[in-house]
Amino acid sequence: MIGITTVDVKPFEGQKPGTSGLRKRVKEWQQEHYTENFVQAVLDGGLGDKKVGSTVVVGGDGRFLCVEAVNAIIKISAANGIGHLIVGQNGFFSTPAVSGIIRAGFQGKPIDGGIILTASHNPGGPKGDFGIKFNCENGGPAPDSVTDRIYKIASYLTSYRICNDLQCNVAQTGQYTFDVDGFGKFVVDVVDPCSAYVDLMRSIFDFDKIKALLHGEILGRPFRVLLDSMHGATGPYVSSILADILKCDPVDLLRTLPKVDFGGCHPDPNLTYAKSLVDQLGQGQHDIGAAFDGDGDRNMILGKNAFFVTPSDSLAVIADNIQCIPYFRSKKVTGFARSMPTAAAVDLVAKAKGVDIFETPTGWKYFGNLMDAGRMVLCGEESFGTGSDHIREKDGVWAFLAWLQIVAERKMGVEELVKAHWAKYGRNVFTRYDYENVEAGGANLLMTFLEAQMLGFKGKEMSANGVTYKVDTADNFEYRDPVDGSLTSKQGLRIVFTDGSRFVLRLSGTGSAGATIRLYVDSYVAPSDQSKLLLPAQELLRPLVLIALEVSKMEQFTGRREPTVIT
Ligand code: G16
Repeated sequence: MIGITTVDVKPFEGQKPGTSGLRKRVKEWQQEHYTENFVQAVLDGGLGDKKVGSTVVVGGDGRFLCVEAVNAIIKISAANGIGHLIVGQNGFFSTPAVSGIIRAGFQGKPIDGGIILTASHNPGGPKGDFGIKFNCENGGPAPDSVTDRIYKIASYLTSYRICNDLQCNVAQTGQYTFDVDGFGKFVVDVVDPCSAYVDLMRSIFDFDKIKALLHGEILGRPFRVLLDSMHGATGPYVSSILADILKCDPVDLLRTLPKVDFGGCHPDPNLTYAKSLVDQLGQGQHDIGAAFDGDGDRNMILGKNAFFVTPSDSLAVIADNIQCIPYFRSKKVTGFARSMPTAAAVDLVAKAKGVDIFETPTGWKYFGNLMDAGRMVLCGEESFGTGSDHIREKDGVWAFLAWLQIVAERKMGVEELVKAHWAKYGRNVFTRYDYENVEAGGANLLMTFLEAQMLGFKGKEMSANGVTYKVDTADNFEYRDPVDGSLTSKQGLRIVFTDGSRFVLRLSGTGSAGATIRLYVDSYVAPSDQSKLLLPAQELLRPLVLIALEVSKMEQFTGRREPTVIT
């Protein structure tokens, strides 16, 4: 019989989940009782009345502190009467894999939620970030109502419960059973983190057709891939699907070994942090490339010669070709969705197909209700997130396989597909400027200053580089969830011009120190506007960017002349 200890604690300040879970510097998590407190709050706030006897999935992206946190979660779960944990071997799971397992259930038994250990695309290692987030029984990130409850509990917590003597060998798959004082049987199943996810992908895509594409049977020449897992969670899934099943050459699968510090890299798949992939693709030896983030939910798609596909375009191309993916052939495509800062390319596809389109706040959690209600099946965000209702998280490997499937069906390369899309629908040119780690006071002032001025913007003309735009509307985006009626406000300052061009400013909710300001700019070029259709995005959007920087007084408030990252 394993005993339970109640540990008296004082609550910590600031255990408030952001866009997707609580993300903090490793040092903060290493304070005595910090992790245990938050885990107790997650179990109480996330599972509520269902806590005793519940079944929960646990795992993370392999970053520094994951194994320690998994062991703490096992001991605290036992002491809280959780009945059954499904834990990835070595505490490892990608975020999409956890979502998939929650939805599929385990050996016929429903699962009540999941705890994912990740700070996603933030760097790892002792000096990096760690994070914990809770996913609900639908497999999706907890909505605001649940994270608010977790935060409230964390803020008042006076003790947590733990089975200090319980030892579970998470390095070895198998079933472990314990007898916990007062609760009785507590079961931990340590499972292979890949197999269920690989089976799910096999059920969605036509692997034989993709294999035929890769090995030259469709285009009359091999279609060569180059993938960068950035030492994050996709590595084992990529090795299993792309190398073992689809027989890609392992030399084309880069950084597939998960590392606690991501090998020192910043595991964010964008043009800045995945530059080595961009450079290698630029040599013209490969036909498609992709990079994935730390926990495997983000993706960046590139074509031959490093042709960059913006996430907004990637979503729109997948939407337009949705019937190429076997999974969608047998289901009703009811609608698509995108986050507000994402350029509206997919809206045009929705209109052409006569299906609904939804514009949500930033954060995958806002898509869940729409999917659960059957109102949309495919969605994406400019922050390199693309996914469908097969799970309730964005899914990097899924997005890459979707592209391969579309290429195999349409028999066209990546750049050809995107340019054909622009010729049909026009081009929603997009760029994002990130000002990372700026001083929080200055960032907040910038937002307050801009919002106060916006009241007088309507009808005002703004010019830069000889181009003038007239403001149509200016607001702080708010979203009324069409399914449950909940209202989410203050989701980003939008200045929209009469020609539909716009810029948006919002503060990131995923950073761990200081503040990150994101400036999103987009504009539409009609298919008939041949002179502009193929121009570089930065050239097309320059006047709008200059206007946004001037109006927001970016340099004055942040002291930054240049952004950290341009996408
Ligand atoms: C998380 C959410 C995404 C969201 C992104 C934006 O991504 O899951 O839905 O788009 O944050 O973050 P920010 O608030 O920094 O703009 P991830 O990949 O970090 O889990």
